[in-house]
Amino acid sequence: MGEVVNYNRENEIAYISVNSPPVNALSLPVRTGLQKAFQKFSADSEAKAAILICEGRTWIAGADITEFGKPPEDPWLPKIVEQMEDCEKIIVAAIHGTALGGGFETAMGCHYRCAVTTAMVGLPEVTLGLLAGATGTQRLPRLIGVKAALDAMVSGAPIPAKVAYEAGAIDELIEGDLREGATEYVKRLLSQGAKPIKVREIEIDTSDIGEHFFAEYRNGMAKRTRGYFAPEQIVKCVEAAVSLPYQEAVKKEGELFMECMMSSHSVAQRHLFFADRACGKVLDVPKETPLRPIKKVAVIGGGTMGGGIAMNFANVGIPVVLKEINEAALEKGLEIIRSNYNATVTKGRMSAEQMQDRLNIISGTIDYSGVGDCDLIVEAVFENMALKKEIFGELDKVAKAGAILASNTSTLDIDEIAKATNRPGDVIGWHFFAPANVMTLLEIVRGAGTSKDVIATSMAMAKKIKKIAVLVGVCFGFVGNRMFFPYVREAQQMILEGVSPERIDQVAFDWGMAMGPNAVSDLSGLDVLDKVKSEWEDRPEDPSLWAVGSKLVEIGRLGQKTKAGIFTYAGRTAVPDEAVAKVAKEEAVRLNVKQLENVSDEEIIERLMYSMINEGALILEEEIAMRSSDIDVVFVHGYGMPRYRGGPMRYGDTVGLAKVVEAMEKYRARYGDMYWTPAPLLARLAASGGSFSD
Ligand code: T1G
Repeated sequence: MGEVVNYNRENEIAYISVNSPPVNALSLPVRTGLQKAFQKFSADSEAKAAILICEGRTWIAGADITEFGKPPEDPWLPKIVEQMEDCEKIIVAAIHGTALGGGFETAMGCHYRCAVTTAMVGLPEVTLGLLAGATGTQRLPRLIGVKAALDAMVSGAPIPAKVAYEAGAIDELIEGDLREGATEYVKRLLSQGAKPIKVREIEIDTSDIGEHFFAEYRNGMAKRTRGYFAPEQIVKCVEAAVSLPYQEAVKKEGELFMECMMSSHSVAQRHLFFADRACGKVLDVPKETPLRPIKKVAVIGGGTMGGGIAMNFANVGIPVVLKEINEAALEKGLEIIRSNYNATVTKGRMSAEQMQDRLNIISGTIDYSGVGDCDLIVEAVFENMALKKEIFGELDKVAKAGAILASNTSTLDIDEIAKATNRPGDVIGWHFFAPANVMTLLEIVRGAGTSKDVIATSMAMAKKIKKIAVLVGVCFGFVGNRMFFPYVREAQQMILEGVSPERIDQVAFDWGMAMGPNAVSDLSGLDVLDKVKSEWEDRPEDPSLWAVGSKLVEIGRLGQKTKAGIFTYAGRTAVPDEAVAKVAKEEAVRLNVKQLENVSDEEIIERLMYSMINEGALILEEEIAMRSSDIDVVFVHGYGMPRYRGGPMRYGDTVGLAKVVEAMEKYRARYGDMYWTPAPLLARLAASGGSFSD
């Protein structure tokens, strides 16, 4: 059985324990070990029952994701689950930590399940573009009913043990030591003469499944699963569970599982599973780098961003002081925070008491001396280099030694800001994304002089405030915005060429983006883009760059904030506006931009996405990002790109880099070298048949 699965019997109870760090994933050795252990248990006449338990931090957390994509090797998990279930003697799962995916399927193959109250169970395969392909789609409905099972599998959300117990997926909750509690539970079962309960033999309760149930369920999930492949396959599996004999339904499940496994969606979503984890590893900052203690935080600037930033720290119990220039501005900033929290309380996602706990640790000051005792100071004033340097000059005078001085700048040069201080080692960028208390992405921008413990502390603190932090280098726009700029450029260029803004946005939306580029520009403000253009020192020599937006700003159409930008707004709904088409036509004439006929949807996507991919390749060559997967993390967490596309660089790999370059050459022939010359890295990979993920 090897050391990953151990078998030992104490009197009449056999303990089968899995010990395969870090999460007891069902790798081939674990599966083989389990198979041998259950064979031994069946043959061990002294053993009247078995407890399946795990060492380390958690019960089995699923199939071994690192094995996916390789040829599957026997023994397959569904077979092991059924081998367990067919055992004549009772097998009890003793769960702690997170019993997820194949781990929970293994537990459902046991005859009984007990768990410590802190445990979580679930079938999160959908987050990997998969489905519970080891009989999970057949067993969960038998234990907790059809709708609850669909909700659990389509959302992939973990279920607390107590909720699972009330729903019928867990039979016994254990207070205190799991092994002791499980042993007592099994002894009780044996004394009661309990027999093996085979979940597969449980009749599914269909009393609440009307004839339109599945159609209604599909409608209900449509919006939140838009574009994803796996959710529909999960519904099909549960339909089979309700309508077919078990073995036929399991066969159907296996077929649909393989379709998911082979889909580009699952390849992309599994890529992001590892990408989300890899981005936290900084290649040149050792894991054991000591962290600076952060006990109190200051935020300079109480605007929308500053207020949102302050909330992140208060949410995790870290006292925050908000600094503004005068009492009126400070009160306004504190009011932004209060109204944000009130909105959350109104939505029922936070109690009034929790809100008050947060507000109690948020204070205000209008004097720099008020931030002198803070360990981290985040400057969040508007994008103006002179102002930021003035503020950092003041902070250099008042901040305590060792305080981390962070700027929330979205584009500007951290090294330049650091020059305003005598402590460049303490200066770093913390680029939050609006709304700062909601968006999970945080770009941590390392300056040339930023010290390694400041980087390590920033990455660790980002995790503490529940952000996905991506470490990036200094350039105009860092990673996200630098790639967003060509994306917006192509969108507005196409408007000049006669393609309607609503069509461009619809094509991007249908491709999977949460919002089209023009609606996003209106949301963030066309004036913001205009300001960026004026701060962008080495911007392309191109008079038509974002010309539509600049013209609209000139005539007072700033976007959603003025109820009119590229679209007009009745509430938040973007409505096409003939006036904008007219402005575009006039600008096209002024700029001598050729009108295009019959632009295909494919061209719209190529110009939007490949311009970003090319910029991403330049970013990698300049080592502004450490990995192409870091760039993917930025876009799925900060720019509304769907996980089933894997991010821009993964999408380039999915299309094939040779095809990307071939398409770019088309546009290079039409527009010249400035924007459409393939980056050397991209050209090299395309020529050699390589990919970014290599
Ligand atoms: N396989 C391989 N490695 C895994 C893994 C897995 N299932 N889960 C985690 N790891 C690695 C992870 O890459 C990291 O490695 C380390 O463990 C710690 O993870 C047949 C087909 C369990 C809640 O989707 O949700 O079963 O970076 O940093 O924050 O139907 O990991 O240290 O080298 O995330 O404490 C279904 C995925 C699989 C669960 C722990 N299971 N894992 O979170 O630590 S598909 C899942 C998680 C399946 C069956 C189907 C989380 C966690 P490294 P971590 P954490």
